[in-house]
Amino acid sequence: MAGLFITFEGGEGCGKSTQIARLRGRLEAGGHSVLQTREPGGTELGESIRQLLQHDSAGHGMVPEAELLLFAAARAQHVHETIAPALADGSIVLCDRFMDSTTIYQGVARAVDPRQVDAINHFAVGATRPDLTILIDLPAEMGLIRIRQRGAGQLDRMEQEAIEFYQAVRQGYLDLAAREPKRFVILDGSQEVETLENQIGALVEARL
Ligand code: Z5A
Repeated sequence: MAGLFITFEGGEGCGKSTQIARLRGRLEAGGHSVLQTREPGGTELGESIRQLLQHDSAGHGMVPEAELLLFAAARAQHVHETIAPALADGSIVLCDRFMDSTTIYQGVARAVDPRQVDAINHFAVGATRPDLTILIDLPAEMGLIRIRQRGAGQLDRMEQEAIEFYQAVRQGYLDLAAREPKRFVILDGSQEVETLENQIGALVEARL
């Protein structure tokens, strides 16, 4: 039996991690087998690439093309080693970011040629595509306030861009969701945590 592949997308601090943990709890309580994972990451190789992309001093000055290929390399390993096998076993896979993050962060905010981004995305994931993508939409300013409060001043490489970068990310996601209305559901990330949790729970129940 094939499982269900659900991805969560949105700008910094929109509440993806919080909601994924809650949804996982709900689904497991209902007897479902769930794999919770994230990008970049989800494998030993992917976590090492994450370190390089976000924290390692070797990443300073990284060109957008190198950044794109590193995210794609981590994703290819993640799909083959972790996501596809879990789906083949019938699990529900909850993934914090997936290929849409590359479409938006590298293809829109970093302005890498979107045709190249699409080709590399497709090469990395093959036929493994999300069944449902939950976009948690939040004004960039609100998300950045949240992560600055959470991080007590410690921001990684991807969290140190100008506000225009995160505004482009937000608009890019809204445009992408409008182009793919069957796969995307947009939720208002400024709502209370519990309100969002109930909306997501109802959405996923309806898909099961
Ligand atoms: N990136 C890329 O460029 N290309 C790619 O292909 C991929 C990624 C895959 C990964 O960052 C970075 O890599 C990301 C995109 C880029 N970068 N940027 N910039 P990450 O994995 O370290 O972080 P993130 O994905 O951006 O998530 P986050 O910042 O950890 O936020 P979140 O998971 O969406 O939110 P949260 O941790 O659940 O909540 C943030 C805070 O807000 C926390 O203190 C919560 O308690 C609070 N919160 C959550 N929900 C609420 C509500 N509803 N109300 C009030 N407060 C809330």
